[in-house]
Amino acid sequence: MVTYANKLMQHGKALFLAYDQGLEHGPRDFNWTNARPEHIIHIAQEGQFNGVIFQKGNAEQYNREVRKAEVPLIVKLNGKTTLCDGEPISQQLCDVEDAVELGAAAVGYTVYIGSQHEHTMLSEFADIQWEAHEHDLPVIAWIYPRGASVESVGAPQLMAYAARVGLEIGADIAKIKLAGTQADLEWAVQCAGKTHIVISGGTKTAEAELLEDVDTVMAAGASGLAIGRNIWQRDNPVAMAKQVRERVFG
Ligand code: FBP
Repeated sequence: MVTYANKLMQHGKALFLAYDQGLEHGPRDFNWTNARPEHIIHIAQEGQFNGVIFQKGNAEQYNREVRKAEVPLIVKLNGKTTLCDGEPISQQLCDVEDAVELGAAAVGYTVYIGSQHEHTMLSEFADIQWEAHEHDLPVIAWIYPRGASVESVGAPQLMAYAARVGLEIGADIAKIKLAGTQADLEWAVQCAGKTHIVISGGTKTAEAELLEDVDTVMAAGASGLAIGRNIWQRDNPVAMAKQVRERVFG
């Protein structure tokens, strides 16, 4: 049995730098420094991240820089903006072949469970998972409960549901949002079985709060984090990344 996730991880742990927010949120997250993808590649390199997550455009335009920095590239295959109303859907924008050509070490895909469109995303994910594994690439699934029928997006039982969906759909790594206590996350990790759980970073918080969350995540048995704003919005992102890294890899 191939364990695709191990191609990306060190001793079952990983720290990824997420930078797909330009599509997901628009430039509201950026300043003059972190709007530059070169800056993010520098952080990923100096902070020894296990991968930098780019949409296809950045992956193409900055491919030379990524390769030079020798940072593993994770290509996000779907995405959406914040500008549409209605039930969330994130459809595929590029495919596994594109990612392979770009030299990707893994691919990522978001599924909004609970959305009226979840069947579309689950079905696209199934094809991607099969094709990525054919190319020996691990697949990371962002699994976020969303949509009008999801009453409490931040409920701990939904975090466990998201984690379990990761296992059921064959994700090598599931990226979920932290909700509830350490015990809640322990249950989510248990529900994910052999699918590795990484936690999303969220909006920028106080340094101490972030580090405390990292400790909770690791103590609960998760495999690490895929974190963006909480690193690259800081004045000294590399120093912060090193502190997070020390806690993840212990
Ligand atoms: P952050 O660490 O900056 O929260 O990024 C994690 C992430 O999943 C990104 O990959 C993605 O762009 C963003 O959050 C989407 O967040 P949301 O859908 O909650 O706005």
